[in-house]
Amino acid sequence: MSNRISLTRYLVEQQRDHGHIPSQLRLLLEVVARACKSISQAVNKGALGGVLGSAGSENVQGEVQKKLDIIANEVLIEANEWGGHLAAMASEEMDGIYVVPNRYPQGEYLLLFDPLDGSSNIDVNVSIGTIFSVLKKPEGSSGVDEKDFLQPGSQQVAAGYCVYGPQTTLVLTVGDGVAMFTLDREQGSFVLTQENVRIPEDTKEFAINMSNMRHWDAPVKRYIDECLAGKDGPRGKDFNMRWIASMVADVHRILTRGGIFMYPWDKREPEKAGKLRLMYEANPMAMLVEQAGGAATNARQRILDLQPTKLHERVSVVLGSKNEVERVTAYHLQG
Ligand code: AHM
Ligand code: MG
Repeated sequence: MSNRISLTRYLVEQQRDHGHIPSQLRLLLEVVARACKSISQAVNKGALGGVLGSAGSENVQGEVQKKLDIIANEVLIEANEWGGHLAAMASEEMDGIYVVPNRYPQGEYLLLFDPLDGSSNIDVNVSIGTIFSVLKKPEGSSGVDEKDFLQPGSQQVAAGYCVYGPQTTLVLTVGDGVAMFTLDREQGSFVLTQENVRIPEDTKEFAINMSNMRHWDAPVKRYIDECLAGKDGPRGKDFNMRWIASMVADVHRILTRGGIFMYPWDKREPEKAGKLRLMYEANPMAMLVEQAGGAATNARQRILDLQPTKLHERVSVVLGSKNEVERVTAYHLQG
């Protein structure tokens, strides 16, 4: 037991040995982890805690909010607003940014989150999660506004998610590889359970919502057709499929055993670049995946290079095992 490394110790040692984590950032990440613990408690109580079902409201994107979407959003804001490490926050569940109130000191970081990802899985007891991304407020800007958030994902100083599944696991990068921490409920702390997470470059497993097949673009159809053709097709191997409909859970599987995840643009709503959100979902997941040796594109370009033009921007997402992501991207660039 004595060689167990807590999240706190991991962060302190990263700071001491590699100088990666300024103390304000360490504080921020610890507070986010604490908020995730509290969300995990609420998720676990389920019907007993009265947290299931719809809240009867819609978010800025016109999606029906679940009670847990709102609870998780509030937990993250309340936990983070007073510590002095943040200037402002932005969330998938809020129309505009949330500036740290005047009564608290303002820090130099910006926190973005999808408080409860995979909302359609809440009531059916399937894994869900919280995704977060940390940026630095641009130097020289006094005050803070929405445009301070519009930085490419390559500027993230930290990113991660917490998956609420059979175990609650926090997955984190501060730009020096990916580490996983499992929540020890008896001790109430996150314990390091895997360091230097690596995604295999090749895979035989893909994740996509197949019910959208008729709406796909030709290169996506080509890639999936080739996977489905298995041993007898051009790929010469059989593929397996998974689709959890919680990006956190699908990405967690990919970080654990490889695979490719796709939520591409499709013809259902052609004016939208995709379903998933660039700032709250794609950027943090792309940073984690790249830090683990994988790749992440919008089917044409590296996600982390995209310049956001608005907070709630959507994007097409292809991420996971490097060689497969490069193949899908090449099919798009050829076509
Ligand atoms: P949410 O943030 O409102 O929960 O939506 C995002 C989720 C992702 O977690 C998941 O990959 C995708 O939506 C599933 O979408 P679909 O139900 O269209 O398959
Ligand atoms: Mg989401």
